Amino acid sequence: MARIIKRQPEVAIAALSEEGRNHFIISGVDPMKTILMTGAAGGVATFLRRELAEYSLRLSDVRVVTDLGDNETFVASDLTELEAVTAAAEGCDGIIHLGGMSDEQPWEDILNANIVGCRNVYEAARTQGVKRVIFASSNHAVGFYRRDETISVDVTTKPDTRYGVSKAFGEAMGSLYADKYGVGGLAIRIGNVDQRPADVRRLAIWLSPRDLAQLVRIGLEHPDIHFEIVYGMSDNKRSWWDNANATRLGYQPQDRSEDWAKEILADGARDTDDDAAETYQGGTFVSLEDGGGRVPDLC
Ligand code: 15L
Repeated sequence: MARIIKRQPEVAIAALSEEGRNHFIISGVDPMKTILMTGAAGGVATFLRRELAEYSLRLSDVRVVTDLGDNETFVASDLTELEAVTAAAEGCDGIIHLGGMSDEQPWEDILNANIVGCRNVYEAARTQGVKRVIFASSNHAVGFYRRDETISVDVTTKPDTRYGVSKAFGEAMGSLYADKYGVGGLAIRIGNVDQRPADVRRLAIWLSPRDLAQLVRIGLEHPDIHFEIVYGMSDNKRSWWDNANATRLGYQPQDRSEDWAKEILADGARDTDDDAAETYQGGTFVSLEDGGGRVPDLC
């Protein structure tokens, strides 16, 4: 069973005990929503934590997070252990699921962390009455679309890796748990979260931390979300995604990748000498363990 270290906000709190569970009533002020963030020791979480100060964040990871802010608590939990994830989710209003493998890995690792782990997160949400799950999907769920086509969130997934398959699975889980169990969900097909775009490909898919936070807030707060998919990108002129669904939900990105275009393109219009990586949206992920199947598509 996971141990939860709590740091309560400086407000009047009455703790009630009912059926063996603790419920906290905060009187006189609006209670901060309690949000479980999995994968809290990772890079995306580290960016996001700084942006979401209005929430009470329950951070969770197998690696300990020690630099807790006033609005943060930490609970150690392994995504592959349903009981631990369930304990971590108890009393939460929402879950931001960032945990699991963040790139291509051997099948067993993807299976355990991203498939079983994702199932456990949704199952914990269902049993604990969590209202919203924000799933960190990835552009690699659609990485085998070409860069010269613009895709909306309605396209069939075209994963470029086992990792991409696990993200398509997570999106399907969000849809299932919304339709069958009423757990509201937003899957964000994240491009690349960083302070600035790293290369030519990232000019199309870059997502600033504050724009990611805006999408997360939409997922947690928008009154009409059942299950939605959006692309996780900033205001990127060179994008190959139609993000109309995010716009419809009120998303107004604040940052533009074009501000770095001149500097990045000064080194040339390509990142690699790999034709497949340069042709497909998933970049070098499409060429990992190359089986040759896509070569006829290249022109
Ligand atoms: C991802 O999904 C990864 O988590 C991240 O590390 C980057 O590789 C990113 O995609 C990308 O496509 O740039």
